[in-house]
Amino acid sequence: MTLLPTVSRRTLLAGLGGLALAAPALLRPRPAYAALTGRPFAQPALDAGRTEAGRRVFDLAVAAGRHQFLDGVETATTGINSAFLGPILSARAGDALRMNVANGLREPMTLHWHGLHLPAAADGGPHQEIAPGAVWSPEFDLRQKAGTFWFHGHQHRKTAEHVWAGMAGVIRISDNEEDALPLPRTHGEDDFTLVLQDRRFDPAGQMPYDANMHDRMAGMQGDVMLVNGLASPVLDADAPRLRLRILNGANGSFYRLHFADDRVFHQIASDGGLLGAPVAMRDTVLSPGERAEFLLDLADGATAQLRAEAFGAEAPVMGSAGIREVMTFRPKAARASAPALPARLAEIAPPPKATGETRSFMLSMSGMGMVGDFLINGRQYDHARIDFSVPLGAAETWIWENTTPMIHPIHIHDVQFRILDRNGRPPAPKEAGLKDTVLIGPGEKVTLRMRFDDYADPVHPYMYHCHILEHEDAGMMGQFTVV
Ligand SMILES: [Cu+2]
Repeated sequence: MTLLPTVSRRTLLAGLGGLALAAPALLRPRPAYAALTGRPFAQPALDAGRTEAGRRVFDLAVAAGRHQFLDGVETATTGINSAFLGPILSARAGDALRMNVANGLREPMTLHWHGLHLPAAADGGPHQEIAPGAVWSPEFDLRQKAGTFWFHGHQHRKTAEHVWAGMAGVIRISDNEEDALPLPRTHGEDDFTLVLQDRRFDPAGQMPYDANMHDRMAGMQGDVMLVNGLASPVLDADAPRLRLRILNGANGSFYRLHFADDRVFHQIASDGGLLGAPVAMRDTVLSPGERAEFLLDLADGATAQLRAEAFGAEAPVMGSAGIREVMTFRPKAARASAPALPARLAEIAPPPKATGETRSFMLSMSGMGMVGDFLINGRQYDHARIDFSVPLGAAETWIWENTTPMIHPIHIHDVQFRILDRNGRPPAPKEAGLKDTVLIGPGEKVTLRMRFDDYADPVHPYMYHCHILEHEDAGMMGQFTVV
């Protein structure tokens, strides 16, 4: 981490109101290389693993790489089985899995399976450190609904740096319920995975993790928008309707997604799987860590330009009118009509009835809004402290309140939770399904319900934390056991 002249920056920012509202991009040297835009859309390799004694086994090799984001230069990265990012792992609900994670870096790392319900010792959080040169091979069953999940580095105090370099990938899970629905599901034909991230580059075309005070406040952000490591790619689409599985894999950026022509699209899945019915929308916000699946109709033959508008904490970086061009969908032909939308999707049970404790979580910042501590219930993460234990099988109510002037996307390991209310009102339809990451705006109070089934372990904890990775690394995290 580069140490910028913090004293003078602190003085400068304090003079601007203390909330780091300065535009640090203006203070940086101008990069010498332009983003290589307009290349054909591409996805990470689809990897269905191999079968070994009835298990689906994935081999994941984490290593340094070089990837071309910019015209005329290669950038040093971290990748998993490739130069930047990892494969799209394809598996089926009910599978018995083994993940062989080989750490080819010169430093310790972990790999966390975000959104999966699994034993804490297999979770890949900060306690499952993999030494340089070592292989970690957790085994667990996929007790999930069909959906789009992901995996990423979660090393103690290094999560942000590792993900920034490229240590992340996608998991797509299928099941019988999803199979039976008339939805696009042919990878690369009508079903596409988009990992959205933004990055900034130094004058040498590199993307060192050089978080300054503003980055530690707002989360590291950049001016180059990437889809699967490509800047503003173009997809020539044959199919009249596409399914888009979108992951916000950014460190700190919230993306307000919409199309340039303001067209209607439909959300069909949230973090943990399909919604009860498609939800029509013209825009939607994805927080860091969140996934959603959408249907995009291209039957009219018109080009669709996906954009991500500045939202929340990134507005100061992008400017209030900041628009990022994400990618272009170019239909090869117009069609007479789009296929009918399914009226119903998954069967969503009501949230479980409370059988256990109600817990309160207060998000706050210390230091008068200056850089420093991001807290949950007044405390920073302590690697040696288990914050509480949940009895196995309990359905608990967790109430989150945000007293800070920033948005925080809260992620809870092990479970898919349900949102009972947001500020006393029922959740919007797009938030009424299975969630593992939830946006909590300034002054908001969000009530969650979840049940802790299957995996009691008094020793190994699960994490709950802000998914602005700089906040997580600064201590906005806690840990619990299921006993
Ligand atoms: Cu946060």
